[in-house]
Amino acid sequence: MLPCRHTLASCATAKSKAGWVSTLLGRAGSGAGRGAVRSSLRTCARSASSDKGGGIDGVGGTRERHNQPEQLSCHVAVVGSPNVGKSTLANAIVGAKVAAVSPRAHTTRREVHCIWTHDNTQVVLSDTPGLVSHQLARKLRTPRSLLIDPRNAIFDSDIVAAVVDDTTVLDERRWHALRSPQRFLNTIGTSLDRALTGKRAFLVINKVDCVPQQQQLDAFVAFVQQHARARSHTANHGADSDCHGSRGAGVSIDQKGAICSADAEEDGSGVVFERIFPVSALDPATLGDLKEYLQAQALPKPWQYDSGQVTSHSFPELLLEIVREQMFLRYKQEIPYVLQHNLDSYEVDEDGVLRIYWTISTEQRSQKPIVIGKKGASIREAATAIQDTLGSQLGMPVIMNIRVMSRGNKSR
Ligand SMILES: Nc1nc2c(ncn2[C@@H]2O[C@H](COP(=O)(O)OP(=O)(O)OP(=O)(O)O)[C@@H](O)[C@H]2O)c(=O)[nH]1
Ligand SMILES: [Mg+2]
Repeated sequence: MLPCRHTLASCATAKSKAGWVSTLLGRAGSGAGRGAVRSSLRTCARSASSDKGGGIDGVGGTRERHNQPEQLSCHVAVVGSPNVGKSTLANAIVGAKVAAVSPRAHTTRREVHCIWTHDNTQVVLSDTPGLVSHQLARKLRTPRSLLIDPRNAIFDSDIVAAVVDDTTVLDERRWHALRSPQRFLNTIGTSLDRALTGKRAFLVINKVDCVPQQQQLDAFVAFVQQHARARSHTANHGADSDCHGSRGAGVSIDQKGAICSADAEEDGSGVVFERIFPVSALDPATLGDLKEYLQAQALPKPWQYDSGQVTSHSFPELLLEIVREQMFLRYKQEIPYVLQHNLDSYEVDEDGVLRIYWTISTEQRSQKPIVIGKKGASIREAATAIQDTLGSQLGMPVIMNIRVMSRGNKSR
């Protein structure tokens, strides 16, 4: 056994830019066990990086900066309302699961860099917590970091990816936006105007797999594109009256994709989108144009990360993402939000099995039996899912030992 004790608190303060696999190896001791992990990780890194240029690496010296003819890079802030699919999109572009995804709002609790390196170009995507208005934040008692992180990410970025979907933009009604694209734009404008002031931005319309008819989607996108081009023109020529073309031009799109006149809407949006990408983050085939565009935005600038690195997370932070995702998928109401997590230790045994010891503490005693489930079924299922996810990323067997406590209470 190669013991290693490590807490998330110490990890957070010592946040490393080294790949999380390197972090794991660096802390997993030495000898035969470490050699076995190294070789399994190399295999994993090769297969993961062979298709999309990303992959899980950090092993065997991927610091190729001096070999690259010219390094190009681009920093993209991925912002939008909670649940629109920002993390799913970032994972899909990187080609690895680095950010937690769930149907619950505010799954992402703080900004994380998802790194996609292809040839000599590195695109760093800042996945951010969902944007909420200050009014809603006050109502929900949203932690300050959830408000600050997206704004910091926008500030630091070269360009902003504003992600929207049908369900959050308008009253959670499925693609209601098709019937009133003008209102759709106004809503986007209202939610993003302030956040994006003065920034280059493009729009990602996600979840298009939910649109019932392709014709409708095409017409909708054409309308939004036309509108955005008009805006771009205004911005480029400084003519403040150019927006009038869209004012009062309320339209809707019928079942066959035809554009009809509808209620006139006041256009309050000032956001200029340079491009619009209708995508489904669940379907990599829809992401080709977007990925090409991202690469084209990169400028000669030294890479921020090594070529094989896919996330700014350290290994314990990545593990926390995977655990939290399972909590969000399995437990209802406030439970996943109030759980506290601690990585007690991890070790690699002689057989190359990664053994992780993890503690979850609940806020209230009554929550503990819910998390554990009948005869331990719920937490066992969660542990198995975590083992599978991590094991497939690392290409090595993982055993996840989870202890559940209620805070200030040592009972098991
Ligand atoms: N049908 C469909 N569902 C999607 C798509 N992209 C994401 N989802 C689902 O939408 C839900 C939210 O996805 P996330 O990636 O966690 O959303 P987010 O914007 O990061 O959410 P927060 O972190 O809470 O701000 C998950 O259940 C995803 O599986 C898509 O293209 N199509
Ligand atoms: Mg997210």
